[in-house]
Amino acid sequence: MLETMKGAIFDLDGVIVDTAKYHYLAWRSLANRLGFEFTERDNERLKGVSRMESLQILLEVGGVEADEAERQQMADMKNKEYVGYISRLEPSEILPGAKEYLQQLRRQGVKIALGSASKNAAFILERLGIATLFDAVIDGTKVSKAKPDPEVFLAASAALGLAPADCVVFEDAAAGVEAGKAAGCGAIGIGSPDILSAADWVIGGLDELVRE
Ligand code: B16
Ligand code: MG
Repeated sequence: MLETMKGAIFDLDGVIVDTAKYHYLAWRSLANRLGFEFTERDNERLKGVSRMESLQILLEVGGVEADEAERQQMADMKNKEYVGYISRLEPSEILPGAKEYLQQLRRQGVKIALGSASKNAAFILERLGIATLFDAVIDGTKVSKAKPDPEVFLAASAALGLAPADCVVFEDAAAGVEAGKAAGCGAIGIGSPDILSAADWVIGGLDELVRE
């Protein structure tokens, strides 16, 4: 599959960089302000989930009711704190092997896209100094349907000018793997085989794919 792919589509959080820890700090602050605890275990449920759906889960955890305007205000507050953290991101925080694998693919002539739910994705790639390695960036500002809907990966393969079947998706979330398969792409899971059983293949990290 990797030998024949023409396009590679990468999820961001959990594949290229661990932004989940910063999302967690910002969501926890919001929860504390609302008067309840939000644990790292609760935070697992937010991985790969859009901002407003994440807020919905958080409010359920706290048993807090909020109308549309209040939700928007809460999401803005969380994002402001989160952007503060990612403004300090450094290239050293790129996950092991990610940059080297992107460079290897470019040498091989494979087209590269980002397929992320985050509205902050372009800013994060800039901060990490790897924005120029991507031929296309499809993120939360460009698509409206959250994974496991295939929209983000269909848009990414189209932006690369390729058929989904010629692309492979790299994902750390079960919903992301599901979205990649639903789009008709190959899917490589990054993480635990138990959670990512729908993937064609599961690896521990992109460093496993880097050739010397
Ligand atoms: P934002 P991914 C996702 O990124 C994160 O995993 C998820 O926790 C976050 O809520 C979502 O982006 C939206 O992020 O608030 O920055 O728009 O895994 O799809 O790259
Ligand atoms: Mg992810």
